[in-house]
This record gives sequence, C-alpha cells and structure tokens, in this order.
Amino acid sequence: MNRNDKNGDGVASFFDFVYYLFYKVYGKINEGCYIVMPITKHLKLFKLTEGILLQHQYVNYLLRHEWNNLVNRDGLYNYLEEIIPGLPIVADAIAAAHIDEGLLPPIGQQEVWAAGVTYLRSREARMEESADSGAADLYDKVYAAERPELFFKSMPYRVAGHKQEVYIRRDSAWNVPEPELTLFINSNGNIQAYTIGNDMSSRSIEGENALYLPQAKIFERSAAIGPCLYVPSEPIATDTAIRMSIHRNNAEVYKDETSISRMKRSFTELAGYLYRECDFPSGSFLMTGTCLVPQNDFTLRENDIVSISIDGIGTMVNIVSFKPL
Ligand code: DO4
Ligand code: MG
Repeated sequence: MNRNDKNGDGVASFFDFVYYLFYKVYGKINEGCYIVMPITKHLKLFKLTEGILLQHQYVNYLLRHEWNNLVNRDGLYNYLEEIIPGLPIVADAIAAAHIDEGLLPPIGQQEVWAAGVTYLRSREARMEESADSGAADLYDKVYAAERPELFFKSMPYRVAGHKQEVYIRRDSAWNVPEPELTLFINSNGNIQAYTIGNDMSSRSIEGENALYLPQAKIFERSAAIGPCLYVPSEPIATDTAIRMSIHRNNAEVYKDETSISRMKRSFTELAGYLYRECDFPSGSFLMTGTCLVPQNDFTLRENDIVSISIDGIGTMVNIVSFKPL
C-alpha cells in the first residue's frame, strides 16, 4: 500500500508524508533517549473480502482471524501489537488492490446504535425542524437531561461501507447526512476502537412528528461506517476534527468542519447508558451524534457524493442513491 495513504483509499497527501517522516525520525530519537512520543500509537483494521488487513506504521499485514472474535476483546491495541511479528507482510501494491476491490464495512455481527442531540448544533436544528409539530421542547429537554437520547440505528446487513451507496427515502422531501464519530464498544462495555459514521436521516419525517423517529432514521443503507477500525493505544484526542463535504455534478455544495470537543457528553457516559440493560455478545457500534448540519434549504439529491473525514481515522466517501424499486 502507498505509505502515505492513511485513508487506505489510494489518496495520499503531503501532510501524510510529513507525518510519516516525523513518525520515523522522532520515533528513532525516542528509542535512544526515552522521550514520550507525541503521536498516539495506533493501528487500523480494514475488513476485506479476502481477510483482514492490519496497517501499522505504514506496513500492511494479513490476518485470517474471524472478525467478531478478533475485535471483541479488552486491550485490542496491545493484542494486535503483540501478534504483529507473526503475521505475513503484504506488499504495498497488493494491499492497495485489495482495499480498492474488496473493502467491506468494518462490522461483523454488531448492532449499530446512535446517540442524538449531543451537540448544540443538533439541538438547534431539531428545534427548528419540529417547530410546527410542537415537539421543539423535547429536543431542548433531552440536550439538558442527565439521560442521553440513544436509539437503535441498524442491523449489520443494512450498513454501507466506504465508496458504497447510501440511500435516501422516496417518501421524504428533506434528507441529510449526519457525520458522526462512531465508537466500537466490546461486549464488556469498553471502547476499543473508532470509525467514521454517517447517520443518514430524513428531516421532514423527523420534523413532522417526533414519534416518527425510527422511520426517519432506519431504512436500507441509512447507516454507513468505514473505511476502517481505528485502534489507538489511548482514547481518541478530545480536539479531534471532523469534516464533511458534499459534491453535486463536480461542484462543492456543502463544506464544514468542527471538533468533537464541542460534544456535551463523554463517550464513556454514552457507552455506559447503552450497556445498562442490554448485552452485546460481539460488541456494538455507537454513533455519537452530529455536530455538522447543512443549512435548512439543503437536501440531498441522487448522485451527490458525501465525504466525511475524521483526524487519524481517514475519509469515508458515499454516493447517494435510492433503493432500487
Ligand atoms: O433526535 C433525533 C436524532 C438526533 C441525531 O441523530 C443527532 O443528533 O445526531
Ligand atoms: Mg445523528
């Protein structure tokens, strides 16, 4: 795989290259004089039709493990680091070809859940869209309440991955993507990894009546995750940036970014509520809420291209479509 391609999708950037050099040079200096490295150690797991690709310090390794058993453990980063010496190395070009042709969403048997109204921007948007239904107050209250809003989002078979289609509903006039940092929580309730999530939503159905939330949120390919599982040695940095752009006929029609530090709740708090009275034998994914909402006159159209990037994890790209009739 291209050493500078930290997204795993063939796209290398100058910044990736500088990061790579810094990692190598500074890492060497550290080996000699025991200075703490400023870069979080991390690994990436790409789920492929041919197996699992592990990317560590820009070297690719092939794993033949069963996905659910592999990821569902405490100390996932340490376990993966320990087994690396026994793994076959995959040449850069072969790894790139596998990722290009055989990339799957990084999910096995896990349910996907989502948190709502965890950012002020989301509270404001829901209050606006539900003003006519009289439900605006609900969103104000849930933002302030001790208990977070958590809702079921998807079974694994409805989930789209990087470069795959996401769907908008034919019976919805107002459709948006929701870019969300997504947690992978193991069966013990411990956050082990992160990925990029898109909580595709119908704002017209959600705004019409708050009780329509499941229809606004759950439909074929309304959840996308990818391109990989990002497994850091430490919890993800609180100032991590999240960016979204939307392209239509080769023109950019939306672009914005923010930081997950704006979130009102902590990730462990959300995971704690989800696991209070539910067991997840293979772990679960939890989308943590959106902080980027396009202006109110924006709705997605067929063939729009949605790109979501999160620092460290990479970029997930999806094409907007309708479920075939
Ligand atoms: O309350 C409705 C859904 C909220 C949501 O999906 C979000 O804040 O991201
Ligand atoms: Mg959402």
